[in-house]
Amino acid sequence: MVTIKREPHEGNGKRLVNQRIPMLHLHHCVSARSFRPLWMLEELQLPYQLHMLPFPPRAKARWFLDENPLGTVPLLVQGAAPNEVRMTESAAMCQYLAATHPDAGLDVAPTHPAYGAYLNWLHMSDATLTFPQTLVLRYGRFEPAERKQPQVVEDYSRWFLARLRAVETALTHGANDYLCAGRFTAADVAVGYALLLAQHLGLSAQFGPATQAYWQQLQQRPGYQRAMAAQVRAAEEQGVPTTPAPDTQP
Ligand SMILES: N[C@@H](CCC(=O)N[C@@H](CS)C(=O)NCC(=O)O)C(=O)O
Repeated sequence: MVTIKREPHEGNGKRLVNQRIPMLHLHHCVSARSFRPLWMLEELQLPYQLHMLPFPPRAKARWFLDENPLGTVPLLVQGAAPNEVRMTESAAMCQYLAATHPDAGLDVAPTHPAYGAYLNWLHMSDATLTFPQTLVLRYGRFEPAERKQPQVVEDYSRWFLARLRAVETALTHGANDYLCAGRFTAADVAVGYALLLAQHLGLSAQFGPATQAYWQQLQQRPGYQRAMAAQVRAAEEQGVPTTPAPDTQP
């Protein structure tokens, strides 16, 4: 365990400064899926160290493969062996951070009637929503011209928008402005990132009206805005391009 003090590259950290908890280290590319845990950290106002990487790290920061053999972001590390926490799944990080800081109210307890829905949204955020988006990104943007696949882009854009009907339905028929439990939770952060990515892909104009209003509301959150500002500030300080990962050209 270490005593945490604020340092220049650290996050907001108002609430937990000087408490004895291991520092959280987040490896991140601007507006990549690692934005999910960054947004959570800012919502929770935890101290953290943000390690910015050029996108894709697999090609542009080869040393990172020693840290995460997948070469992907996010990588979240907390503490040291033998009690080190190392995570590489963004939705799981949202759940972990919410569950380990229950007083902040972003978690849904297993005893809550909405627990099943909460887990379902967390998993859906990446497995069902972001998965088709990655095919749109790859075959519409990241691949060189000769390997671009307009049919894949069209098919998986449609697939994503069809899957997004689950969000539209929940927001339309639910009694509140959030996905589950009647309040803002880690599930909204996880699904909210899929909406941010959709915006980068030029798909946000096709959101249904409830999803559109929900997305506008999420972007107004101080935690979201702090996370946006923190990633640009850290990229500039660390000499990493501020271009959002989804907008990267080959
Ligand atoms: N399921 C993982 C996926 C992580 C992932 O694929 N991240 C992308 C950025 S959004 C990445 O690092 N891509 C670089 C690469 O595949 O080389 C998660 O949700 O965190």
